[in-house]
Amino acid sequence: NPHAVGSSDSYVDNLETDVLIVGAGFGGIYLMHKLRQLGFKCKIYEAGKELGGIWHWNCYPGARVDTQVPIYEYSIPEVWKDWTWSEKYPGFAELRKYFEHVDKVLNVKKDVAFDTRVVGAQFDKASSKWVVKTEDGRTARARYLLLATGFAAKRYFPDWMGLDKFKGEIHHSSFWPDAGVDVKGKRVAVIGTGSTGVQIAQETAKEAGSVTVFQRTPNLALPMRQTKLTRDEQINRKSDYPEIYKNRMTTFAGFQYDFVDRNTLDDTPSQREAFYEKLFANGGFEFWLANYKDLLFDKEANNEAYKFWAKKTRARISDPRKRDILAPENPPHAFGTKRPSLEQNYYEMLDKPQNDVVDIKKTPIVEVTETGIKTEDGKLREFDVIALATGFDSVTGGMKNMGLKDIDGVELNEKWKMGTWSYLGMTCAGYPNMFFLYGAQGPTAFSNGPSCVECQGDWIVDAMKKLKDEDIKYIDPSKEAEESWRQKVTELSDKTLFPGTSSWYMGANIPGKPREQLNFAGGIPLYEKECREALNNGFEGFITA
Ligand code: N01
Repeated sequence: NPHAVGSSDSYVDNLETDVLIVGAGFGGIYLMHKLRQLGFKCKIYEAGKELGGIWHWNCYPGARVDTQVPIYEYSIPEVWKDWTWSEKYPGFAELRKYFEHVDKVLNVKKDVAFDTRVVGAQFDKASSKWVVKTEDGRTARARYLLLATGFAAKRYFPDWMGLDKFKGEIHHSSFWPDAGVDVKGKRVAVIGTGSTGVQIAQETAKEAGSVTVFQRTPNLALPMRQTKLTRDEQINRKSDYPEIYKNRMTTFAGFQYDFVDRNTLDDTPSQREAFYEKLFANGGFEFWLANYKDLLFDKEANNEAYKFWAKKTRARISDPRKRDILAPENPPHAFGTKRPSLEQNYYEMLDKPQNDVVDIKKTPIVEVTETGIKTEDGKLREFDVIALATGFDSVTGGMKNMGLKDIDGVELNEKWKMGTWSYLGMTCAGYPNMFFLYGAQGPTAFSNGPSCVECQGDWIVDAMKKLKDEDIKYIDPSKEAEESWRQKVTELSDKTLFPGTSSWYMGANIPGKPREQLNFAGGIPLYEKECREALNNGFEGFITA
């Protein structure tokens, strides 16, 4: 295997290990690090060729994280103590270097089999072990199966006619060529305006002859306010890091800030304006996650935030047609119920005469031809490069795509056909000793990735320690426990404005996917409390054997 860099025993057929982890991104590496400390023998299977998960797959132009450092990194002291960044919101190349550093410090790769895609797994009752199959025909056996495959493991391609006919270059954002694409002077189309589309459009416009964005829904993007960081200022702050990491677990989304304890209409209009101005000036997600506490609960409150956002954004766009498409007077959806992107010059860039935005809600794409993109009004726009920033079968798609079967042989794909059932957003009935993180019905999309992974990872590790200490062979959640968790996830979400918006949070981006809340909308502290209670109450909700 040309990509094998783990120890040779990671690649053997009939691999036997205590713990098999799938995915070598933030989640998988964290689990392995913590479990090794407890003496568990772990191996990671990773479909890609390197560590880093999403940062291995995502190398599209402009790919960078929307959460500032040091919030967006591990709280592991050996890792942070002499690592520094060059920017507040680092790009993918620097994030990849971070994972090289993580490997140096934690010696990860020796236990990772790269280029290893899991295509089947089932728990064998007789041996109480998971039997896991890989695409190239290997079999592994493990007492525990841990899935750390992230929420964006299955890319989504709309079924437009002719996608395969295009004669120029066409790439999905998560499968961008590592060597990059030469866009100098070229006509570039970007389809999709999620976080990815905004970043690709912004970055390619620096070199392209023209950039045309195909927008179905406006991204209510917020100013990033990127800044360079010096090594000295970071080193001087290192003594604060333990406190920073402790605090991030006390906030709703695992950030360094949280919603303020005031409702929007508690303030006078001028106080509100001043508060919004401050949040906007600070940049990042503050206008979203450090806003009034009713922002995501109350329509009227939300409208106030939208009005402010639209005023600020519309002032940046001189072309009235583009202004109305990118930042309409009336909210296209409640602010923050779809993920706002962090932009640097998105609106000024699209305002330029050579660049354009096409409203594909009004005139949908009907076909990709050899030379370009045809919309319903019959217009054909010609391009040299097309970037498909059309997102993912998010949250559940990855796990449904791995050939997982329950103890009776029923596919997860089948179990989750009409909706998603899990217990605590980490376990599934019929899947003994299988744990997953950063996936369905956990804080996932409503949280900072590393915070979520550490919160869930610590729980999984503690659960496994308890199983070992108490000599319990396996745990399997009951169907009743799953049902009541699903109900909790739904009830929490129903109090918010999320269900009213068609977003991937609600499964609404994939035709035919059940519409339901896929994430735990109660915030990290409540989530952690619920999970800890189940553990401390002697595996409440689980059947033990
Ligand atoms: O995907 P998305 P993404 N016809 O699903 C459009 C994380 N992330 O890759 O909104 C026309 O958000 C779709 O339109 P609509 C982050 O959590 C983080 O951008 O459904 N258009 C939408 O505009 C993020 O939220 C970072 O109406 C179609 C776009 O394609 C998540 O990953 C960077 C269509 C898809 O947007 C996913 O982001 C990047 C169709 N048939 C990603 N189908 C950072 O931290 C879809 N679209 C920086």
